[in-house]
Amino acid sequence: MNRFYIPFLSFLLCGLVACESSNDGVPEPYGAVPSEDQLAWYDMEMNAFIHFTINTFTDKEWGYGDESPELFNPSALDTDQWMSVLEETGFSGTILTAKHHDGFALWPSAYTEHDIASSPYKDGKGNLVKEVSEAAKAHGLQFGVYLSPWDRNRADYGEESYITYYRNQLKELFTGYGPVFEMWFDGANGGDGYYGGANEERKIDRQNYYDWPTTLKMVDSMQPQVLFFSDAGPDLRWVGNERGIGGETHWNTITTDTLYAGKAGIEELLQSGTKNGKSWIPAEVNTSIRPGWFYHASEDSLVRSPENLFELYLTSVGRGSTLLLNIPPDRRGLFHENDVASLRGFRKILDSVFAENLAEKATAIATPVRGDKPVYAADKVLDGDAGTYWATNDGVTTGSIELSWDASQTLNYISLQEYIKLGQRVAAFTVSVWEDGAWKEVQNQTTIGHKRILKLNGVETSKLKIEITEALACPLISNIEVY
Ligand code: FUL
Repeated sequence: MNRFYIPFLSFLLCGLVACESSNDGVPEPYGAVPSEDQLAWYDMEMNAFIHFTINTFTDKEWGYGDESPELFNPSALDTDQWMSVLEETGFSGTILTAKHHDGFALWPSAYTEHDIASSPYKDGKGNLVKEVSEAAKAHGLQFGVYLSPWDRNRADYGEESYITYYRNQLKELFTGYGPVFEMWFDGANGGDGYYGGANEERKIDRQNYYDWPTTLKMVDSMQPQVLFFSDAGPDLRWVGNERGIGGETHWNTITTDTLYAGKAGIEELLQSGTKNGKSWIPAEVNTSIRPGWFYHASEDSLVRSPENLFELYLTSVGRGSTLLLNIPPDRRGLFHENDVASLRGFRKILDSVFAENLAEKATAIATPVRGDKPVYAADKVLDGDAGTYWATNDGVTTGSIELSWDASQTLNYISLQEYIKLGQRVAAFTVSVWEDGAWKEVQNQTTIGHKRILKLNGVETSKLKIEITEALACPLISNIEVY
């Protein structure tokens, strides 16, 4: 039914019969809401970026575009090693740099010679996009693609024909290697490069050159489930930094008209999003396990520690985003021992911190409860069912929920989740613990969103209270866990 008629009809019916309060029913969605594919993306939590190309062999971060394909020659490449480590340590998907700014294609592309087919790897018979997509599938990981729009190798970069070339490469990637969950469009664009021997600086009109709407429509027609990441979406947005720091305030909504390159404060805006923003475009947190995106032996001692990776988890997944962590294979074509050791240590921390959800043995009470109905009562935050939630009546934008235990507990972390399927609502909340016969506030925060994990620093208590102090519409809390 046309959405316009629904309020009109219910108004008419309420005039004829004594209407029950709408609070008996499911709350109306509020504002922009996520798509099913976006909802599934949150649950992936951690994905691995894989930066690997000719730069790995030249020790560079950005290749100029004049590198000989002869340089690409990993000695012991093993995508199964990559994927087993990722599976073992809890990653759900992987995104491969099929082509970085230097233009070298990791699959044998019919549209260029500047590709893996011209390299010594497997005597020119190799295809890394195929190997990674198949290894990912074998280990239960989803596969994603990074194809740099900026190409410092192509003679025609900056001309119309390059757009056709770029689209042809996308067609190859989106028809030959199974389902792609995410397409990563890099914002770095235009500058100096080889450009087929021109060796010059090229600037493009970032707004119009790529004609993104047409390209995205083309990809979407091949694989409708794909989520497009770029600085401003349309499905996932950049978080505004490469340090792995999601916003403590993270509105999944943002108004895209307010985002343009060069705008003052754009990074902060991307990080926080906009309360009541027009589109649902969550921030994805991308960073590297090492200082660089590509492997450099000089950075072997600079790999993030397990503890640092855990902090990263808290500032990404724990702030309602996903973590896209780059792990660059080395010149052998393997994840380096130091990176693997850190990932394993990180997994151990996750497993021990989140070993026992103390909320499972707590009793929950909430005030108020929507229509006083059990289906919206406090215990819905403890049932482990992401489809149920504690809710208040329409128009009631504050409320509190208390968890209590028979005996005192040591609490280190709390994890809160909103039922975002119907929109993001909570704008401010506090967490308090019962101490010496009174409530003591231990957290005072803004948004919750898909997931918010907060430190409780080993506080001893038998009661915990979460107060929603501001919300855009009646709050819907689907899950609370305590560790
Ligand atoms: C940036 C690129 O310029 C870096 O090389 C890297 O690929 C990073 C993920 O995105 O914009």
